[in-house]
Amino acid sequence: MNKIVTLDEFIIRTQKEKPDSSGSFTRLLRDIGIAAKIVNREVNKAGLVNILGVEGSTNSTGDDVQKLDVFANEKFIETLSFSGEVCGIASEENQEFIPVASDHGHNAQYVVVMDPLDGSSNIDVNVSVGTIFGIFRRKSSVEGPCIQEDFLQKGTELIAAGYVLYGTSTLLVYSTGDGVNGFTLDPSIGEFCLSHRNIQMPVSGNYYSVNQGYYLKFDLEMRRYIDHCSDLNYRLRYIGSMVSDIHRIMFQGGIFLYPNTRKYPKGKLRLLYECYPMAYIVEQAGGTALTCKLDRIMDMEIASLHQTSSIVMGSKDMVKDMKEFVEKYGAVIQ
Ligand code: P6P
Repeated sequence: MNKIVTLDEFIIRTQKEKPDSSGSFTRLLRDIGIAAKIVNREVNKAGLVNILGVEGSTNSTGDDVQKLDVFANEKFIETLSFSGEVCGIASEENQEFIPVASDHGHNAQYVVVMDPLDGSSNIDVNVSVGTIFGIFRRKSSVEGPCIQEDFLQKGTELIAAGYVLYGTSTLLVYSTGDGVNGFTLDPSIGEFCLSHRNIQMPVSGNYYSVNQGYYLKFDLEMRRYIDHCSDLNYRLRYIGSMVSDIHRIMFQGGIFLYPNTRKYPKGKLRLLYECYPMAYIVEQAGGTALTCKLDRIMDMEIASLHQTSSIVMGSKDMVKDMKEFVEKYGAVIQ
């Protein structure tokens, strides 16, 4: 029987392999795991306590804020703020970034960007949801508070990213730039345990994931590619939770698309705390992540915390196939 490798043990072991590791990054990753366990506990019993339903406000994109969104956001902010390693947090749930008080964030080297509970419209119907996070090294001096520029960094500046999937089991998947590993929460011991070592995305597949309901609102080249997927009898899987839809593709191959529409001319998904971290993970697993205009997501310039982007990500051969449709139909006057 293989020895159980807990998340903490794995983090410490891999950080020791990095000579410049000071241990502060280790503590930060471990704190993310702790916050995920706290959120998982509430997600799993949401139906039993008055934490379901709409909280009554809307977020930066106009989505209804769910009570569990607020809980998850508060728990991640609380845990990360007390880690002593974070000088600021940018969250989908907060219009502005959250500076961490100097007694906790002083000399802290990192900022965290996150969607604390992605796909939360699925909560009330018991469909899986997720947390998405990314970690940047701050640009500003450790002597002062964090500033907006600490967050407005391109995806290529990420030093780590990951997601937590609260599904049939609870999985934490992350990368620090040397491949992707997955850890399944064992409730009997309250530990995330290494369950998926060095995840490699299949180079192709037969799943495509897109909100077909917006088909007529997509640009011609996207409609032609979606028709192509249908002609090839690919299987459509879309549950409206980016983490869940992409997690499937990480293991079974496929392509996820959220193109720009007339309602979202620049795309709906947020570049900083949805697209960049998920693109980081997808690329680390051997996949490709582009905008629908074929720019690499990780290279996209960012000018505001809640900036959106179109996105296509998944198996590299399928994204390559999609590129041919954009090149063929993208120039066509629509
Ligand atoms: P739509 C959830 O609100 C989210 O941000 C992603 O997790 C998901 O992929 C997308 O939006 C779903 O959006 O417009 O298809 O409901």
